[in-house]
Amino acid sequence: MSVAESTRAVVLDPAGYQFPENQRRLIRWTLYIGYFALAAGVAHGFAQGLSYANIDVLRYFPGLRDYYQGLTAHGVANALFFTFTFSNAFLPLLTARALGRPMITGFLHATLWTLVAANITVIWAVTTGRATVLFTAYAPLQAHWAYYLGLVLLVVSTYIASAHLYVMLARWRKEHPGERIPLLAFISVISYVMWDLASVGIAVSFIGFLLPWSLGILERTDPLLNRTLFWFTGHAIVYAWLLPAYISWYALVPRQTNGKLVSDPLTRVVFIMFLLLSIPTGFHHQYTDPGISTNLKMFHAVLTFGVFYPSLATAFSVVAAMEIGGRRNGGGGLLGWIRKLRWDDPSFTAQVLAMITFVLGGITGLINASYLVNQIVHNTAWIPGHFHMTVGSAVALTLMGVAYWIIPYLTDRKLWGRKFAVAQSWIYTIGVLIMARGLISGGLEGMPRRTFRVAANYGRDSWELAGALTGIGGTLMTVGAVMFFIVIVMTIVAGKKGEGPKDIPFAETLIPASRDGWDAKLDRLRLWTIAAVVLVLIAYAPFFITYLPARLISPGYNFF
Ligand code: HAS
Ligand code: CU
Repeated sequence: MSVAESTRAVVLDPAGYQFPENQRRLIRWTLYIGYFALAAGVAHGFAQGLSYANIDVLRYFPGLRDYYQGLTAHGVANALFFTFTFSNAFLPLLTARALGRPMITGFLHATLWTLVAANITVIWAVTTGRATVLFTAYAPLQAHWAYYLGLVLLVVSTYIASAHLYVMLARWRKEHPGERIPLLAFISVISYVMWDLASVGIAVSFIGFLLPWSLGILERTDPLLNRTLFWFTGHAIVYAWLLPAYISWYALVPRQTNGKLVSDPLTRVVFIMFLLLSIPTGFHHQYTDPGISTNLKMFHAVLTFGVFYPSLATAFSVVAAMEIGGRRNGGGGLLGWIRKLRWDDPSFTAQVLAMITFVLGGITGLINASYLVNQIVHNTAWIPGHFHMTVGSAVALTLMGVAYWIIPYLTDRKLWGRKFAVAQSWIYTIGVLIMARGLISGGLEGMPRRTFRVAANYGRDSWELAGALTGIGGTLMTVGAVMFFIVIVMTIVAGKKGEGPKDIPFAETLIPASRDGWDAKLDRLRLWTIAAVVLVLIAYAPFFITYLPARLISPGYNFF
């Protein structure tokens, strides 16, 4: 088989490819649920940002009684619902396209309706003030059982989506024995394998402890065990949010600027490393927790620096891919190619600005991961500074950029307000940088996170400027988000019919997959999964062996 044949699924068909309308509709509605969550979440985010600037708008939110209720709504809607809903729509679409087969409609229905049920349950629990425990759901803070159930349903929706991917891949493999898995399908599937393994922690915590405890079946629970199970999932969860964005940066963004994906084998290696290293790092969220051995924490710290590597490789790889494009567009000199990138395309611009903020997001992550420096930043405003430059922009802005082609593709309508959408990405980015500057500097001066109107209540002058910057940046981000919704709604109702993109913008590959070279072994998904499980056991078994059985000591508390 020739090289061209072995990578044909990522080479565009000049005639384009469109999925049947019923499948497009199901994917659209799944995405719309995510945008609905994003809208609800950013409204609360606006209130959070302003609260740092000592402005209280919380009381204008109908039904909102408390700061922690708003913060729970913000985190759950944006970090959990928006991200996973997007993956549940995006990855089956890409996988099916890469494998050259239609999606399976039953799976799409099941994913969508499970998400609807999850949303209704969680929205009810949060808006009625029955869940003020934040997205981390730390025991012994206790929420209504509907909150835990809704989050379990959200996880179930990801299992349905991953089963969808696995079935599509299994069928394809039967029909194509011995062939390399097309890259896009490979990296999509491996992202879900990673998440499925990672989610075992919260599945055990929610189903085994928190749900029965909130229902009164268990009288008491074990706070440290639940925190540990949460963070077993909790670092990997950030990669479950990030990897769909990476998939877009690797496989789609280069094409949008006339570049090429640099290396098929390298891309596979990067995603395999995420599968191996995402989970055994969870203790870097628990450096200050008692009851966990310091050696084990150090081991997780070292692996955290290991999982930095695939992101570093990604940085070089995606910049090289864009440089190819910039030079093909006529850019010369050392940096002249940057000006020749497609800055007039909002989908491209949003995603590159997302990458740029992620450089700062990534660096602050490494600072968090450093065992001793973490003592300074842990539980301060620095941490939301870090994660708004990761999930709040690297991911959120990428998903907005993807929306600028995927909604026109799925509706066959032209994107409304191209220039307006370009401005949207810049405003959002400037907003997030100002906000993160505020949070990070405040954090270094000890300003705590998860605290209402912190500067006013504690009377610390040094936090005033940090808080004001947070409020200003948060307001700009909100303006950017509102502009995003205007573009999407206007595209759906007023975009020119029949003028949407006819296909998914797959990039060509400079160094493609080979059939017989060393890289052919990379497709052994089962082997990588087993290796990942072994690493997780090495990283977590010492804790569980010495700690278990669970110490059911704490009743539930509901302060707010
Ligand atoms: Fe993190 C806490 C460590 C990445 C999200 N993180 C959090 C929390 C969240 C979060 C939500 O070690 C708070 C949880 C809570 O509520 O308590 N994080 C890291 C490390 C990384 C990292 C080492 N985090 C993420 C990502 C997230 C995310 C991704 C969401 C999507 N994080 C931590 C630690 C804590 C933590 C501790 C606990 C802190 C504490 O004490 O509580 C790494 O994966 C980062 C690696 C990334 C890079 C950047 C690579 C750059 C790229 C872009 C290149 C493109 C360019 C464009 C340059 C090294 C790929 C050029 C453009 C042209 C035009 C040329
Ligand atoms: Cu982490």
